[in-house]
Amino acid sequence: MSDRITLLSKREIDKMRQAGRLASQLLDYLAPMVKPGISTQELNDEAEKWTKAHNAISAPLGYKVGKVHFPKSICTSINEVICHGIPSKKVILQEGDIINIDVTPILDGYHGDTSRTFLVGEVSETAKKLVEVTEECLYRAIEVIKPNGRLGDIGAAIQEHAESEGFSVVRDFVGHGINRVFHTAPQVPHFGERGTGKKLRPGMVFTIEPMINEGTHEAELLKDGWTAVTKDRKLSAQFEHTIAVTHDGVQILTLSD
Ligand code: EYL
Ligand code: CO
Repeated sequence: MSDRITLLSKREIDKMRQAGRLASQLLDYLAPMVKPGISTQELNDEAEKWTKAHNAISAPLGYKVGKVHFPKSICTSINEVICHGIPSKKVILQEGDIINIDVTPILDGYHGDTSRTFLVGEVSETAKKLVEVTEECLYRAIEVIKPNGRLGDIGAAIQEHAESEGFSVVRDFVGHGINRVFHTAPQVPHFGERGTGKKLRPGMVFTIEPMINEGTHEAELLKDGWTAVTKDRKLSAQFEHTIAVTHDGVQILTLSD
């Protein structure tokens, strides 16, 4: 990962917003399919078909880390899975599950990266609370962003809210710069101290994607080499937006309208 942070022009940010809008619309399209009985492979196939029909490409499909390629078009992370769950026809949604769907279409060369956690039918009070607090963490983080602020302001806002509700913040996965490149500088931790870290500048574009756990913050990688789960197998939730720092604040790029 290069450590130079690219500043995007107004026109490049417009392209990122078009990709981001498509990403959000893809989640809107998948949302009503999130019901007991559907497999995560079916969600993957619907996402792949929709993405192609909208002249876009699924960034995760074949995405290479070292010498391994991610095998599917979206990530589907259920219950104790923190992130990078792999769609499978053997994984069927059950009443009471929570599932994060993470999508990244590439439109005209630019990436739109967003995810939401959905409730499958009726879920436990704890699950509902965790999902609610995780979404609030994302929005609280976005609210503190301003030019000449610091990257650490983001992590601090998330950590403060999650921990005040008795939940924990995953350390092993971070938000990331994104543009024509899927993953680039800066890294955006979801924990930390206000007033620390790199200065936020107009034109910076990155994701914020807090993963918040019911129990321990510790993660473990399954033997498939992709799937990250909580060490105590308690629940984990995640929400993600791609944002741009502007001259007077911040813009969310992954909104439907
Ligand atoms: C590929 C690479 C291990 C994704 C995101 C797919 C998965 C596991 C190595 C981040 C990093 C999606 O959507 C993402 N961030 O918001 N890797 C990703 N892969 C992959
Ligand atoms: Co993502």
